[in-house]
Amino acid sequence: MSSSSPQSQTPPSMESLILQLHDISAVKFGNFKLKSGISSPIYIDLRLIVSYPTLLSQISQTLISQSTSPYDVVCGVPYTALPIATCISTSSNIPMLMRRKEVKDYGTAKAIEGVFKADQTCLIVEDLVTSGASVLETAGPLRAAGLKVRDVVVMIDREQGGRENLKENGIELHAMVKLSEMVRILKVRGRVSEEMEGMVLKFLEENRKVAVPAGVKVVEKARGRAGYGERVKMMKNEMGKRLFGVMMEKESNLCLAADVATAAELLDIADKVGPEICLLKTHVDILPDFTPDFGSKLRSIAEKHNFLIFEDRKFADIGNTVTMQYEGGIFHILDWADIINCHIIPGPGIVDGLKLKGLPRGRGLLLLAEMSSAGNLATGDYTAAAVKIAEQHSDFVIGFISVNPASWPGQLNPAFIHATPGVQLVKGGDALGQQYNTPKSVIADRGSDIIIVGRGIIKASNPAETAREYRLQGWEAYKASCCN
Ligand code: 5BU
Repeated sequence: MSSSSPQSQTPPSMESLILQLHDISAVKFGNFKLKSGISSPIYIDLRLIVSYPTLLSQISQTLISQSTSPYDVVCGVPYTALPIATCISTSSNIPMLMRRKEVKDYGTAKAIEGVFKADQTCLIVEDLVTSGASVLETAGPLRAAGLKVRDVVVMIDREQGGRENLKENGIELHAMVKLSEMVRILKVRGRVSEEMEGMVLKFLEENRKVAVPAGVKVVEKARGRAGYGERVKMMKNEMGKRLFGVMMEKESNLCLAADVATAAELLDIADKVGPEICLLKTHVDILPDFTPDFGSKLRSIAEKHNFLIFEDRKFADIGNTVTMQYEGGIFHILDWADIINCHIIPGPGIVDGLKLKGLPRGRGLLLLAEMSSAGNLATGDYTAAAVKIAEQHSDFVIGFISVNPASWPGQLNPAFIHATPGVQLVKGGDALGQQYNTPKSVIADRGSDIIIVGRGIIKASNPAETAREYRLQGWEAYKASCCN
């Protein structure tokens, strides 16, 4: 790169940079159809600057001087801004990070490449800002990784709402030049006619506010996300709404995994721990003393303490078979479980099958998008497929069993609930592959909503007291991560 120009040399004027951009046809005037379908009298293609290293270097120098706050790392919005960020990094000797646009394995693969520490401040670099959506899409994973993002430097601000949209998300836009200012300079220097300037200004006036696509606004998936009260309105399924309601009423995002030896013990612990939980999770097929009245007994305890019942059946067969497994057999799960879950391995037919029986009864379904056990295969594209199926069946699907939803690419849909197993007060695991994270890390860092705790509570000397401790930690983490 040609950054040989010594720092002491006077940086080129803004006017000279703009004229150079026009010279290389990075700024064109005419009639262009934009991606959004609207016709624009101006077209800007800054990808070209990689072919003009001196100009690239000069622009990078100008951008460095735009941001007044200190920063520890820089990150370019892929792809056009990557070479600009690289120049900024090498010439200022500040390390750079790269955000992956495609994350293959959400659980383990990094969305952010490079070395950094949580709490460091990252400056985002962008070439052109219209609505600010691309900047937000890069800020999200950076913040989810623990970095602070407060400023973005950009070459050109199209003045179409980006500044405001970013501000709403706590990011200040520092632009080298505004579009109207750039056109004015080109007119003064005889590069465009007064008429063309007028057309561009009119276009800007008519397209003053480009909205950020739905879902992109919440840039911090774990921190600063919408509260349950807001999300209950977005949830389509009635049981999902009820679950949000119970969570708020009881100030509890705790689900007890009641994996005890007998039905009698289960009913006993349900009664003791009931006041602390929003949800009680069963594995009904482990109970040797199951009787047909188990469901009604558990339901009356659930009513007494205001919690919902989740049978962790993990259905995994074709649609037709699961309809029978859900309502029939010995357990008649459909009769007493408010919520069930299923694998998506058979494809969406399994959801159709369960929905056929469950929806008329007002039940809800969680999809297994991730698992907590070491080496599990529910990762990457599989997790993405679960999200897609959920979106297509949001009348019945209330959310996911997930482990690290904050690491999923894109924005989390706030209409869905995330419930996470593998939770104990200290990080660790068991001898058979279970992996534990703490309530705080699950809710505040990993972006989940409900902690599912089994042995951490049932093996405690005082399960009710311990459940209270989990509830308080889970709720504290929710409050800390929620913006309202
Ligand atoms: P534990 O005792 O807190 O490890 O119990 C965890 C419970 O959650 C247990 O009932 C599991 O069957 C359940 N579970 C899990 O641990 N991991 C998963 O990925 C899924 C369910 Br799905």
